[in-house]
Amino acid sequence: MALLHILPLVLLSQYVYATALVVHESISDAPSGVEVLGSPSPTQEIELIVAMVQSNITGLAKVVDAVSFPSSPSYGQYLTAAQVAEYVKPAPESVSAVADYFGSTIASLNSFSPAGDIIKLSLTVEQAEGLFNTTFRTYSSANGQQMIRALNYSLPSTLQQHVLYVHPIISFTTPPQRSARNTVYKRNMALNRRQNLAPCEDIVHPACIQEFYGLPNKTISGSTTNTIGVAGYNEAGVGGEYVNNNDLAFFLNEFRPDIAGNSYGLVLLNGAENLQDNTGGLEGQIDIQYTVGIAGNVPTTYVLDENDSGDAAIGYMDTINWLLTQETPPTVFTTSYANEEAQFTLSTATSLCNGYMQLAAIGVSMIFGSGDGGAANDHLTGPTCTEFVPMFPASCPYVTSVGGTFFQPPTAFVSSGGGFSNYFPVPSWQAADTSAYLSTIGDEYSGMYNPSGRGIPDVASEWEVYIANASSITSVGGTSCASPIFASFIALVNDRLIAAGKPVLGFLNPLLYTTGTGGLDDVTTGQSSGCEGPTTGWLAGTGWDPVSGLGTPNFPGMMEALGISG
Ligand SMILES: *[C@@H]1O[C@H](CO)[C@@H](O)[C@H](O)[C@H]1NC(C)=O
Ligand SMILES: *[C@@H]1O[C@H](CO)[C@@H](O)[C@H](O)[C@H]1NC(C)=O
Ligand SMILES: *[C@@H]1O[C@H](CO)[C@@H](O)[C@H](O)[C@H]1NC(C)=O
Ligand SMILES: *[C@@H]1O[C@H](CO)[C@@H](O)[C@H](O)[C@H]1NC(C)=O
Ligand SMILES: *[C@@H]1O[C@H](CO)[C@@H](O)[C@H](O)[C@H]1NC(C)=O
Ligand SMILES: CC(=O)N[C@H]1CO[C@H](CO)[C@@H](O)[C@@H]1O
Repeated sequence: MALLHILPLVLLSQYVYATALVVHESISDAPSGVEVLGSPSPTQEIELIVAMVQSNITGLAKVVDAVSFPSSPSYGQYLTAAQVAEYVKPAPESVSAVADYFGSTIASLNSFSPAGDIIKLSLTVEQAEGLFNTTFRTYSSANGQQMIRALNYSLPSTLQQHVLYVHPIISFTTPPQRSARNTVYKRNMALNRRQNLAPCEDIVHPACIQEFYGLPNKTISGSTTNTIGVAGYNEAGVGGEYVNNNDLAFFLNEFRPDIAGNSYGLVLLNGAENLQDNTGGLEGQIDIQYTVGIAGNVPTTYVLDENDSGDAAIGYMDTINWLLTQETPPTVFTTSYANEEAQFTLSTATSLCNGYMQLAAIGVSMIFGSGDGGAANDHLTGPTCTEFVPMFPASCPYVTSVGGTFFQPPTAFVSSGGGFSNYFPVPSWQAADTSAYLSTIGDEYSGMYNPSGRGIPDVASEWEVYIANASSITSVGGTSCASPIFASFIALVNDRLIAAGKPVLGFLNPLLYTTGTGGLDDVTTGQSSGCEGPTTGWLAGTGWDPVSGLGTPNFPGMMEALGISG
């Protein structure tokens, strides 16, 4: 991280404010389940990020449309990260205003995002209380995680026009939540030798996925730049995530003997460790076994971030920042983690979504599981909710969100996360589809969701598969399985595009909702769970629906839609 070297070293006498401070963001109360433990020590160190106004984010949105709509003359002509940085870097006035205010009292002032629009402050509670005219408390969340937060914060009126938000003063986001479910659905089975593998009706393994979606065994382009990235996050209270290399070798040997010996690259952020002393984290095992094991020879990289702040917003930003600083970023990136959208403040969700917009501009297909709790995220909220619960980052319009299906027969999965964003309005490429769906349900659920929000998910794929270690194979479920499988499909499509001399797909949604629909098979039966148990969520139907999106991968169909021979 580069030091911001433009800091004027002017001394500001402490907390004698030159101008009035104005409340910049506030909440009326901490979320339910969060308790006040007391006051933090004034000398306690905390880290905050300050996000400055980006110079031309509306211009960048136009560029993303231009490179992502198949009908556009500049389709596929992605920007470099350096070009993107020109759109998001703060104005020099913003940088100097922020440096003037924070510079002298802050121990370290570092650039956090590559374009310098988000900086990180390390300071004491006392300093922060003075600078933001607020009072911090120590809070404890339902999972026992301790957080130093306040209910509001202020900025000098002269700084307000330069700063979007300061985080996480009023944000109580938990760590990224994995979308794998193994408690309810786990079935350990005696090891099957591959000579007599059970049929796909009983156990879904890579050959089944290949058969369901018509996926080729291998890549043909020989490209070394068409790669898949896989997100991993260590989670407070849930257990470390890691990928056991022996288990992957065993899995491939058992289920993909044609690519046995393939492996993955490893990137460790913030001191994360990929431990090898046990069977690995459930999420990491699924995500790597169902990318390396599905995407033929597409090089795969596991990007594991340590939960150093226990905060999903920072975790997702770490990953975005890593992607934006790669000389050759992965063409496809899959994330099987999701948090309730309402956990994020609107300002941090918007900031993260603008990060995904930047990745769309450089041509990365960002794929996210849509969550595993049906319409209401019921496995966390319980069945007594009165409103449906959209998940984020799935609800950001610049990502492709993946719901879950059963293959036999193709049916939308009851726990497939989906619905409508409360933060992001429906994008142009989706409006006709969501309104067509909503016209079929009339007033049902009126008041429980935002009918003008971005619809989730975009697509779906198989939600239950088998992972393996050297002693057993285990059934696991969730959009955690669907997301890496969909990402692998896209990586194999990209391989054929590269072989045909065409650009990779980049931001997928404008294609998928228009000329790319032939590359997906509509799933018309099934439904998700709602607020009162498994029968009252969204219904799947013809066309887009908030359970299975536009449908599941159809590789030959996609080849045809893209005008290339498979
Ligand atoms: C700080 O906030 C208090 C209310 O909590 C307000 O009375 C005071 O004027 C504020 N200080 C400044 C400098 O704006
Ligand atoms: C913002 O970006 C758009 C799209 O590239 C461009 O047309 C416009 O001139 C830019 N505006 C500014 C103020 O730089
Ligand atoms: C800010 O938070 C404090 C509690 O820390 C509260 O007393 C005050 O009323 C809040 N002010 C606003 C404007 O929300
Ligand atoms: C994939 O490989 C298997 C053997 O491992 C073979 O039976 C099958 O025909 C191959 N499929 C394609 C599409 O090449
Ligand atoms: C293999 O996986 C099973 C099921 O998750 C687990 O109980 C077992 O401990 C694992 N075995 C090894 C050797 O890692
Ligand atoms: C800061 C923080 O939340 N750290 C946690 C990261 O995840 C591990 C594994 O669950 C926990 O032990 C740490 O407390």
